Amino acid sequence: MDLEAYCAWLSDAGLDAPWSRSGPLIQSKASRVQPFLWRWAEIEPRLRCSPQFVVPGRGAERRILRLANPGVPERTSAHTLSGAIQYLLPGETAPAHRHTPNALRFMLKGEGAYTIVEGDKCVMAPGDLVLTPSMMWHEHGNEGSEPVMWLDGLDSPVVRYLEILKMEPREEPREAVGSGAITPRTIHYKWDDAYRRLLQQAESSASPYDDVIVEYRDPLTGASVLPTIGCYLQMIRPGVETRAHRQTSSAVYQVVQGSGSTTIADERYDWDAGDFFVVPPNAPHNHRHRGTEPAILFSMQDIPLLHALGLYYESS
Ligand code: GTQ
Ligand code: FE2
Repeated sequence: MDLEAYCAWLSDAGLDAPWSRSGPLIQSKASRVQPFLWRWAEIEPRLRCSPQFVVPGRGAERRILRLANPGVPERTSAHTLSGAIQYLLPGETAPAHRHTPNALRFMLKGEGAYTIVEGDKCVMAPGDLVLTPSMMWHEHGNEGSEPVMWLDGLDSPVVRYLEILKMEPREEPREAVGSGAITPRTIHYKWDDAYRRLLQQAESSASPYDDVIVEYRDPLTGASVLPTIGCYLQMIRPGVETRAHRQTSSAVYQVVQGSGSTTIADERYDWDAGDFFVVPPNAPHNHRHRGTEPAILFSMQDIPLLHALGLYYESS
């Protein structure tokens, strides 16, 4: 029996001999996630046109535009993170549902938007962060007089990879009751509180890699906001250029205020308020302030997931 016949015989039994092919058994593989910058000046006009094509509740679930990473289009914004901008006109609602992916919303513009999470109505002002952990019922609406926009962040690429992606629309209308019970976790982080914490942090210490940075954490347990995703608010102060480092995690940033540049793997991305950008795993990156006012960045990062797997490494 020659090798070819032997391999065919293995195959008959559902076996494979990887050593019969050349190359190492476990090969290094570079990330396909690309550094990418999405400009608000390009997003906003396209978002404002979207109601002509899609109406939530009428044929469509939600009116969103996804941040599509050209390196991993099937995974969305990064290989682990899905970012989208959701847009609702005054009076519109997005139907109730739940799903296995964990999700978060970071409010961008407009007053009067709300999300109901398991019966708790959260009115979202710009800069507010609201969580919808795995399998919690949620629905959205806009009770204001202007369009509202927010960033959706989901770990759906991870859940999809785990082959347990499930999404259930709610068939029966349920009464929206304030549960009255002690909420298992904080789901609404208000902008004023987060911003105050950031300013307090600026008084005490800064990171050489991120300048002034705070992580949103569960006030009861200290846990990251979601098991897979951590959220951060950071300030790059005038005149600051941070040191470069690399992390095995990846990040999607939203520029809340100000201007700056992030150099990712030797390419410089100049950002302004409203822009989004992604830092792929293991890509060296640093931030530099531009302009006069402090720059403020919100980010979602898959650091908790990597920690849970024992795979978080950081180096400079
Ligand atoms: O609004 O609950 O961007 O379920 C993707 C999936 C938003 C949402 C997204 C979702 C939602
Ligand atoms: Fe959802």
